[in-house]
Amino acid sequence: WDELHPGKPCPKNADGTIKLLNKHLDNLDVDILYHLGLDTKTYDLPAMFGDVKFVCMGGTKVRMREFAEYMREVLDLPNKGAKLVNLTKHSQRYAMYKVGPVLSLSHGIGIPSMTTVLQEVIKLMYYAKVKDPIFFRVGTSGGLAIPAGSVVVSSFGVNGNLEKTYDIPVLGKTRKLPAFLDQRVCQEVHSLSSDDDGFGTYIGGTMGADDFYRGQARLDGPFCDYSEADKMAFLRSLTDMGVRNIEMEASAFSAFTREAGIRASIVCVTFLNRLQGDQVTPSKTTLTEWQRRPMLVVGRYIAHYFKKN
Ligand code: R2B
Ligand code: URA
Repeated sequence: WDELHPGKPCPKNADGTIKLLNKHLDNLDVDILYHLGLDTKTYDLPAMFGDVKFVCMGGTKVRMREFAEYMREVLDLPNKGAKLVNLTKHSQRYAMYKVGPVLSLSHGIGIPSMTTVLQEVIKLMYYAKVKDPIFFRVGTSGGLAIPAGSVVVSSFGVNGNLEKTYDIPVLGKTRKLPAFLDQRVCQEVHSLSSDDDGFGTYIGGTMGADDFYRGQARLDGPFCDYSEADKMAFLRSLTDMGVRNIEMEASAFSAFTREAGIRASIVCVTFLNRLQGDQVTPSKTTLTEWQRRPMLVVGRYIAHYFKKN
C-alpha cells in the first residue's frame, strides 16, 4: 500500500477487512444502502454476506443472473437449478444474486450508474466484515486491432481524454483519481487462458468513455462533427498507448476499487474491431455466446482460487 499510495492511510485492517476512512459514517444510526434495498438495521449483513470473497459486476441483470447460475455449477454449490433470489428486489434499479462466496450484480450502462452501486457494495463489504474481497467487472466492449470475440483483461483504465485517471467534479473542482488495477490479478487471470478456448485473451488498457457514440469516436451516432481520418487518428493514439478496448466504466471502476484498497480486475469481450467499423453486426446468438467468454475466464480464476486455498 505505502509504495503505491505514499502518505495515505491504508483503508484496510490487519485481518483484511475493509476500513472505510469516512468518519461521517460513524455518526449514522442506520446506513441505508438505498440502491441495494438493504440497510444496517433491518438486516444482519455479516450473516448474509460475511462469507463473500468475489464481487462480480456486469451491465445487465440477465447476464449477472446467468453468471451466478454458472458459478453455482462451477463451484459445485447446493441448490443447482433452484430459482435465484434477486437480493435488491425492493430497489428495482439493479439485480444482485449470491451463490456461496460469489456476489453477482448488475450495474447498468456507464460510470454514474456503475459507481452508484459500486460504492454501496463497497460499504456492504465493510458492514459485512468481508475479508480481502476481489472485485471483477465482466463486460462487453469494442476492441482495438484484435479480432471481434476476443477477450481483454484490463491492465489500466483510461478516460476520454487519453489520461489514466477517472475525473470527477467534487465541490466544484475536478479530482483526477488514478485509474490503476491490480497487476497480479490481471496477470493471473490472463495466465489461465488457454489455446483451446477458441478465442484470444489479451492484456491491455481499457478506455472508459462517457458516451457510446462520439465519446468512442463513432461515425454512426445522431451527431458527428469530425472526419473518418480524425476518428482513425484518435483510435490509433489509443492503440499506441496500449489500449485494447473501449467500454464505459473502466476508468471509474479502476479508480474507486483502488481508493478502497480492493484488488480488482476488468474482463471484457470485444464485439467488434473498432479499426474496422462502428456498428455491432454479429447476430444475437453470436453476441450471447461471446458474452459468456468473460464469465468463463473469471469463473476459471475463481475456481482456481478455491482449489489453491
Ligand atoms: C459496454 O457496453 C455498454 C454499452 O453498450 C456499456 O455498459 C459498456 O461499458
Ligand atoms: N460497449 C461499448 O461501450 N462499446 C462498444 O463498442 C461495444 C460495447
